[in-house]
Amino acid sequence: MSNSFDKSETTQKNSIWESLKKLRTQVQEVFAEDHIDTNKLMDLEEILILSDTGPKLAAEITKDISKRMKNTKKSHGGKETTEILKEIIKQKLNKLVDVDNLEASFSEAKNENRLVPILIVGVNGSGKTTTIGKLANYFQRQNFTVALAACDTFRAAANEQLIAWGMKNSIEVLESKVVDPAAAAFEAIQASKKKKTDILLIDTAGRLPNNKNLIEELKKIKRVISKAEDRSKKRTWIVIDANTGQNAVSQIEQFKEAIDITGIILTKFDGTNKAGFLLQLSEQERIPILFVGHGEKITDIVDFNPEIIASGIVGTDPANF
Ligand SMILES: Nc1nc2c(ncn2[C@@H]2O[C@H](COP(=O)(O)OP(=O)(O)O)[C@@H](O)[C@H]2O)c(=O)[nH]1
Ligand SMILES: [Mg+2]
Repeated sequence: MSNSFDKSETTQKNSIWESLKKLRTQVQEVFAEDHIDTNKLMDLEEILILSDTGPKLAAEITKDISKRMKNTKKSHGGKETTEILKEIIKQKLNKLVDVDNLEASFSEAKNENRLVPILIVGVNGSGKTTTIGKLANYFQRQNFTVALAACDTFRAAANEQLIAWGMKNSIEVLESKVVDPAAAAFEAIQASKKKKTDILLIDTAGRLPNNKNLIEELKKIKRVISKAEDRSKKRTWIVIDANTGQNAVSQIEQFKEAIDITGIILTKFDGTNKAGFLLQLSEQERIPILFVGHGEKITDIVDFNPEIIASGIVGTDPANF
């Protein structure tokens, strides 16, 4: 999906760039040499491990750098090595890019008068409700009409938080008097279809993927969605706190096993120093990362962009910006 409607791509680049500052400074320190030797690559390996790349993958990456250095006749200075590392990171992250064009797919649904329900799941405090607030703004800027479904019926304060995001977006928040989240989702879907809303973002209570009862509850919501809008592609997006680091990989895996996850949204990228877990994720996951949240403001969300992240890690200017 293109972010071209945003007032400044540079602002977005800057915020992701800023998020990666700590890791970048460390990488740049290693590569600030005219000759990169094995010792320097070992330093890099350690930095990668500390950023949650995982020891096995970190070793593979430094080995790959060595190999690529040997394959080129060029000098092996910091500048060349930086480019090699950037290329390796980009190649890995590219595997996590969505092959689907969300905007086109949503437009098609709109033309066919189909509602796009999107189920948002994740553990407590990962940023689900905040992300929904940001996505509502994002999709509205692409001229889709959006409504929010309050299906976190667990906490009394949950609805208030969602209603606040609804107000910020000047859109409707569909609440239900029933306690059963699946029934609440059903009502919200019916109401949205009646109003010909384009996209319905369904907020849910946080839960751990190993909690059987709560996962059953999600499955029930999914069944309700399927029945109510059987022609639409099923979209279940997991919201992951980027500070979770490498545990995020197993968290996603567990959720995926329990319910079919179709997209990942990273949040709190602004505070993370564990960005290396993305590299691990790229080795294990084939679920695309759709968006990256990087702050608490409504516009603090960007498309997942490997070029910007790779540049932010190694400290070169991203191409095409
Ligand atoms: N810094 C930062 N904070 C975030 C981000 N996304 C969410 N938060 C904060 O994380 C906390 C939990 O968010 P919330 O949306 O309530 O999580 P939920 O329990 O998954 O619905 C709140 O204080 C949010 O303001 C983000 O991208 N960056
Ligand atoms: Mg919430």
